[in-house]
Amino acid sequence: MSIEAQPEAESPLDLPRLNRSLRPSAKAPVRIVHLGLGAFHRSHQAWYTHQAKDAGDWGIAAFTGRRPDAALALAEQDGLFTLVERAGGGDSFTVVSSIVEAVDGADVRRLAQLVAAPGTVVITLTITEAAYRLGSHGHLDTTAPDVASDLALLASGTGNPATPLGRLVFALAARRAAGAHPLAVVCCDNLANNGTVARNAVLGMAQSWDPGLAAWIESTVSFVSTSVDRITPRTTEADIAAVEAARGYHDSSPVVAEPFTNWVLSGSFPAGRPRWEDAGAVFVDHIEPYENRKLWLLNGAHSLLAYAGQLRGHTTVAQALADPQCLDAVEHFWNEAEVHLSGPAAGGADLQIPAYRTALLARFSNTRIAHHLAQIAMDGSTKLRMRAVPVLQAERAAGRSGAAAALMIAAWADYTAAAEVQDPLAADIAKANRLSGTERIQALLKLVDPVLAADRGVVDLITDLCGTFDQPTLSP
Ligand code: CS2
Repeated sequence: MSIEAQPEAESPLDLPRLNRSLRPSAKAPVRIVHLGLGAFHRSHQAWYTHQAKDAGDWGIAAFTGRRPDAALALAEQDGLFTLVERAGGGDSFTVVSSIVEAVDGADVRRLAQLVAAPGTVVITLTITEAAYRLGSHGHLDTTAPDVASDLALLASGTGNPATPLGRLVFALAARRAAGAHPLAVVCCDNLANNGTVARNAVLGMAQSWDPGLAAWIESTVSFVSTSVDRITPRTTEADIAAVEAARGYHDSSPVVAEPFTNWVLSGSFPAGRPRWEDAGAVFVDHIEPYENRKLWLLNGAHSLLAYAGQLRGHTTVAQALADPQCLDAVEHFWNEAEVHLSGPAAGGADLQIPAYRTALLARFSNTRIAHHLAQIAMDGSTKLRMRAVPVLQAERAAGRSGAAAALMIAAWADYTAAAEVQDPLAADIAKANRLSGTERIQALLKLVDPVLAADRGVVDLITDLCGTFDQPTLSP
């Protein structure tokens, strides 16, 4: 049964609302501050924290990004929400209680207060890949309009920063002023080397505002790299109705996720952390092979399916994967990518690639999870840098064409010409699309990777591959 076909529940007015009096659970003290309160944070880090044996010591204060809605809705439920684990054969439900405060991200004063508090020792981030505002040189682009505007605000001391990075740097300044102790910043966004990316972005912002603060961050804050994994589509009205029908209470903010979950971490926690290993988190010395496996095989396939699948008329990951042309493109991309995950590239880690690929096919084919391709297609210019570019570069360095990775970029290029894109570089993408032929591809590729864009062979290859997914399928 598809989730759209779930039976209608009674009106929420007839049902009690989920909160701590309905589900008694003590509030743990805030020791973790999270930026980016969305579905993924709730299905992943909040769930791991809830499952830890020492969960009673670790409360999360979670701040939203652009809009306050998720915080307002969750605050009405004392931070409680239902995690629906949706397997092929049925749903299971857990009320997660680790979020003890849900706050509008615009409340920068509260953020600064909590980050400055000595009890806070971990800051987790799910602020999206694009929010790190990485320029093509791999460092913070201080000319990006929102970054520049936050830097001006910080310098003048006249207003509240609006970007997650600006807010974080502002709050870290408050911690420094309070003389509080070291803490760990844990990046949970899908970026290669995400701890280093977060560190560079935070330091880049701090350096432009107050070099003394940058020096303090460098010596006091540990940046932990992680590879995070759990497929979590946006919550729908049907999900809310499904929880009402199955549990008999109204939860405005349930989150639906696949049963599979994975968290690999690398780095130090100078003032402690929850026992996330109780829920299966793994701590390693060298994270890169795990990051690449996930970014290339899972996220790479996702982006390929997002662009190719929509061009072929599909809406969800499961639908796209059932289309032989899309599946074939994914298999070819995996064949290219996996060569660069084995041998010395694996650094001694047993990545079990064949089993990982088989598991991915099963995860993507879970038709009870309606994972929308349009959601995955967002921010393509940033995502392709992590998902297609490294494989394409590695293939070219090995003397091969990298046609399967190039096809992902070609599908993105076709998609940007056919649909309205949500991307921090949307204006530049639109400008590039006013050109034609190889000039157009070169301009688009320049937004993803200027070095590849200067390689005529790559530009020609991608130009030739455009149009591969032109024919929509007759039946979905
Ligand atoms: C997806 C990821 O939206 C996307 O770009 O590829 O959110 C993906 O679902 C998660 O990384 C799975 O862990």
